[in-house]
Amino acid sequence: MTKVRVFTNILKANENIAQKNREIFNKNKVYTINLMSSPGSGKTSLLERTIDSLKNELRIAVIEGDLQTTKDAERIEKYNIPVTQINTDGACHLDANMVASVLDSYNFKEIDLFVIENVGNLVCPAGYDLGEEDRVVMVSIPEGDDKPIKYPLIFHNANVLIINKIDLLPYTNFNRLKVKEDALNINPNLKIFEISCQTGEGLENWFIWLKEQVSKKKR
Ligand SMILES: Nc1nc2c(ncn2[C@@H]2O[C@H](COP(=O)(O)OP(=O)(O)OP(=O)(O)O)[C@@H](O)[C@H]2O)c(=O)[nH]1
Ligand SMILES: [Mg+2]
Repeated sequence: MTKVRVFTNILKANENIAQKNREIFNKNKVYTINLMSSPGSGKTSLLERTIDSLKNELRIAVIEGDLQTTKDAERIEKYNIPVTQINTDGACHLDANMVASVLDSYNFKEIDLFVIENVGNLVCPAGYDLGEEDRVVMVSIPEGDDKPIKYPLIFHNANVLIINKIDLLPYTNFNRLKVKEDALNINPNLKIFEISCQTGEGLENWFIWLKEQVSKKKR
């Protein structure tokens, strides 16, 4: 009983800080996404592809969440855009306070799209609002097609589902129709993209959608 109450209080405190983060993004008309998936689904690869294709059209900035290393931030730094690495020291998700603690290092007047790459995990990040506008959950073909039914909360709380590594479909028994059906049963409002960061297939639709979201935010 006590444990439940403590956890509820932690989430409430997180919610309050997330709201303050959101106010900063809204005030500056910055479109912000929280990108979540299992380890290795391709979050950083999608960021690399997105920055590479859109860096002349959108001013992009990134937070990289990771347990320990600065590897992902180093990958993003190569594009000469603002990036901060948050190391969670073993925690399996980012929280709103961790995000708040680095926001001072960004000039949001000069940012259109802010991407927060969460720690690779399909469970822990699901309950933690960071102040983002949209939550994007990614699954990839080698993980198997049972992820929505096994980890429903993250799909329930997301706005967007990205199915990555579709170049690997011919080598697996992954059923893309089943994944989409299961995910939509959990959350009928999910916007779905099927992509390959390797071949580039499907990425154009993602770019178009992202640009629309940014321009809606500016209105
Ligand atoms: N075949 C194939 N491999 C991919 C694709 N996208 C990413 N990968 C590979 O998958 C591996 C993991 O990609 P990352 O982008 O580092 O994944 P991540 O989700 O950022 O990983 P964490 O930050 O550790 O959670 C790398 O070896 C990528 O080259 C894809 O569309 N197809
Ligand atoms: Mg990564």
